[in-house]
Amino acid sequence: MATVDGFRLDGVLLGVATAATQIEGGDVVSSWTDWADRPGTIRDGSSPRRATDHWDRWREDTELMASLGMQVYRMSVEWARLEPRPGEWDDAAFRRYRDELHLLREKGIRPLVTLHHFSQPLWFERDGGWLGPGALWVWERFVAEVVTRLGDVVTEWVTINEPNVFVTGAHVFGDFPPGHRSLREGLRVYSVLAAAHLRAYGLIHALQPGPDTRVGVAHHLRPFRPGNPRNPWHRVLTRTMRHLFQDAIVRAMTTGEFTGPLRRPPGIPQQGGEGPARYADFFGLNYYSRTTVTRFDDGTPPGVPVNDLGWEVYAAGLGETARWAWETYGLPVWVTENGTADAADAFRSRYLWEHLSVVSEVRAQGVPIDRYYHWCFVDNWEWNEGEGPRFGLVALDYETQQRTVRDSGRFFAEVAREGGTTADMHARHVSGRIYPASRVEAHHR
Ligand code: IFM
Repeated sequence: MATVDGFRLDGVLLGVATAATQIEGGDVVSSWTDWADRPGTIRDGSSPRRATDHWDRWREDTELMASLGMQVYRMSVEWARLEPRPGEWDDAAFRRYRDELHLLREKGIRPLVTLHHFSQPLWFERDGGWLGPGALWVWERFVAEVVTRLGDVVTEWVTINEPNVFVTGAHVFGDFPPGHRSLREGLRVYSVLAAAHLRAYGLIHALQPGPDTRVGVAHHLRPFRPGNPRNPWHRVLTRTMRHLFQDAIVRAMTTGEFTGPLRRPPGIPQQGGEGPARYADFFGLNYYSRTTVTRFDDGTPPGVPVNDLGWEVYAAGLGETARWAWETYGLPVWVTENGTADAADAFRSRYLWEHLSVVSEVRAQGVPIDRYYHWCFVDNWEWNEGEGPRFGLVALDYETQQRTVRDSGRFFAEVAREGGTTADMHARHVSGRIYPASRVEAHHR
């Protein structure tokens, strides 16, 4: 349990994370703007065309981020903006990203850029997406263009964000575009995405051979536990879901080893040689919650602390997943996302305290968690959940686009400035803040 006395975070770089589609706004012809135009796809009927208007307000946002003392920033580029038609590049869009990246660096904020964060150009989706002919070639062309044009201002890259959430949302449960519901198709896409990362890893290092280049994946990991540990069905399902949701894809992307039911796509060479192959320079870990398994979905039992979306708040899980990543793959762990939906800012500071104290504790035990990116900076457009969930350290008024730093944002800024926490900070920001508890067993998706 987290102490109230404070803890140190020496050696951990602190910052915030975002993704293009969730903040930029604008009339981009992507899989998600198209999806949001279809009735019934987004809970509140909103569209990413509004979001936080970051495309035009990037200066103001970067200044604000700097004023909060952020040291690192994870952002993504919108593929559909940069390549609006196959093989055609939008120079102005590249310039706009360059300007933002320059300003970040001027402010002393180190950027980490994600190349694929759930969204893809509509033309790519209509060509069959990742299962379309030549998908890997098209992807490599995009990666090469971005790295060539932005490589002088960015050396740290996430190739793909949360491949497991993308695949299950888009191809298994059908609540992300293209809305397909097929486990078999999902498994095929998994294998292609793994290959896409393996290829991009080599390509980026070839284009940017310097010692500062770092390439990885942002994996969404969660602890899985059986709803009833005495129920053999719950136990088997727990193992199966864990393997399908995270273990197999993480292994394929990190080592190039495809274990069933994933299959090595044609043209991706078998790994061999001495020692384990390695296709990541850090282990990107997006951590939010834990799954209690009673059936094939994401379950939450009654009586546990939850956020506004009903996700269990379980800080120890950050340590469990980080330790597993470190012990299994031996890579430094970067927490590429961690955060919570809390519209009233009633418990975000407690959430931060508890999760950061786990970072501090686990580091002291030898697990090198070197970075922590809080999700999200300003409230973000939350995919099929729309504008409802509030993940931001900074509150957004969608009508006026006004930004207001929340108390949790001030707290996080203080943590970054002090390199840790104190009992006094606990008293001012955390004490007395409590989570709601789940009332009934809930199943997400
Ligand atoms: O908003 C998302 C993000 O795009 C991916 N990781 C989880 C976040 C919160 O749901």
